[in-house]
Amino acid sequence: MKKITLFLISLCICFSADIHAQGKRSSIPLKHGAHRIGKRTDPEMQRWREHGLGQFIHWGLYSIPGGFWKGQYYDYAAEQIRSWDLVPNEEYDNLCNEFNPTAFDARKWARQAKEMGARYLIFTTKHHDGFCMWPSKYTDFTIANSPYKKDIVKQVVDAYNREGIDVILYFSIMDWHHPDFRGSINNPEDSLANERFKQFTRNQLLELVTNYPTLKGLWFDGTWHAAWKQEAEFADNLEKELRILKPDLIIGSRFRPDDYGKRGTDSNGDLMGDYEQGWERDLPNSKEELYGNDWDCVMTIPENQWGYHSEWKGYVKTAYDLIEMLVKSVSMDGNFVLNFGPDSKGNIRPEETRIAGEIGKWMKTNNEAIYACTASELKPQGWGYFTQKENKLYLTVFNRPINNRVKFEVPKGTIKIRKAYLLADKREMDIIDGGRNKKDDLLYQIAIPKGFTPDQPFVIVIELEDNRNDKNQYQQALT
Ligand code: H79
Repeated sequence: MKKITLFLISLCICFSADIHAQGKRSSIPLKHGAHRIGKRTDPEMQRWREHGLGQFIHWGLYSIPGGFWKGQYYDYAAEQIRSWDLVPNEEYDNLCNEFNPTAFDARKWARQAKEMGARYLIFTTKHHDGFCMWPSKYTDFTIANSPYKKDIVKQVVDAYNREGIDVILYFSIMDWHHPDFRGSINNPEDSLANERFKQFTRNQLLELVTNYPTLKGLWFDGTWHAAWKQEAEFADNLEKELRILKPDLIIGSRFRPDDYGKRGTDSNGDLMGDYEQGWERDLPNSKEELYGNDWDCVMTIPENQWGYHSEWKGYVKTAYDLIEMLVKSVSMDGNFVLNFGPDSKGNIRPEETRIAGEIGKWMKTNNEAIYACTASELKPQGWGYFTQKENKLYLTVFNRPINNRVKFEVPKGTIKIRKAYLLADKREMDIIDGGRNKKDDLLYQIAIPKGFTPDQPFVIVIELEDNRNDKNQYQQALT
């Protein structure tokens, strides 16, 4: 009797645990939800994950007005000036007849990006204004019909690839120029126009993936309008078509809506796409906000200017601010992508060039703490951020403690320290035993040499002993 009761009790426990697990996973049946739970594990995605630093470039017709229309200052993001009441659409679209960037030299941009340490580029092929920087067969509103004529996307892709930099193409679904674009569908005519527009979108995306076969991925924008949110099936089929053309294509989470018009994550909370694209001009504060997804942060130098604005107002981030964002991103398993907005002649503005130089100088000394690094399990401390690679921990110090000692805690029985040194000059540093806390974690302090006064944040490397029990697992982690 007892045995039967016990058996029934344990059956109940198992059964309810199962229900609970299912309830937690997915409760809403979706035809067009996430395709995969968890991260991609293929080499292309791993390569993307290891980039650490990227560059974004916003370039298009909007660089001609540069945030001014007939002398009036546009107080929003310069790349969106076409949507300003003061700007007649036709006049804006006629800028196509003026676009002639005589100073444009893709190799120069690519060399600068390489010097900065960028490992990938996101380039605007078509922003919301609808102007195509490549000679698309499916519209006349392209670079081919400007005085410049030549394919800009091709030059950019080739030049960056030559420098070993991967290229991801930005594409706005929303298109303010195309006569068939509809933000919402309100009558049968809208519906017909929307069908034509969907085919146009499909044609353009297949065209991009075919024309530029070395591209690594697509970065989608302008997918929040009501008409697109109803296109779960179309978007899902299109994504599948794109992946047939290029199976390892990397697509962010901002492309498809699910069956219920939910974007980014589907109605069950699972990420749609290969990485989280939501961190635009924003950074997470802790790993808990990331739900274990891949992600990158795209960031502007001024507050909110992506395209060229000739007069930046408000706070302009410094190289120090941006390096901190970069390290913070990598310390939480993300990439950091910094935006540049070249002017209408194709020049990168001096402020951006200076910042690229300062970041590049920092990266030259410290990129070991960035490329292919992951988050560390150690508890964050006020002086800066931990990153980690193989048997090395990197401590990037932004706030130098007044006593010149960098503190951290090692949970009991986890890692053993072999030595510590400055990444800048390999100088070995004293490790001071700081005792134990109440939980028996080991406390350490690393002494910063007094004479060491760099003008940029610096990195302390902590080499670890291989003290894990499972050697195989450790070897796998190294390879
Ligand atoms: O290209 C740059 C910007 O021009 C573009 N994205 C970056 C990379 C951009 N377009 N619009 N926006 C950024 C801001 C849009 C905000 C909103 Fe919304 C769209 C507000 C309402 C609709 C976000 C999405 C908040 C609600 C839905």
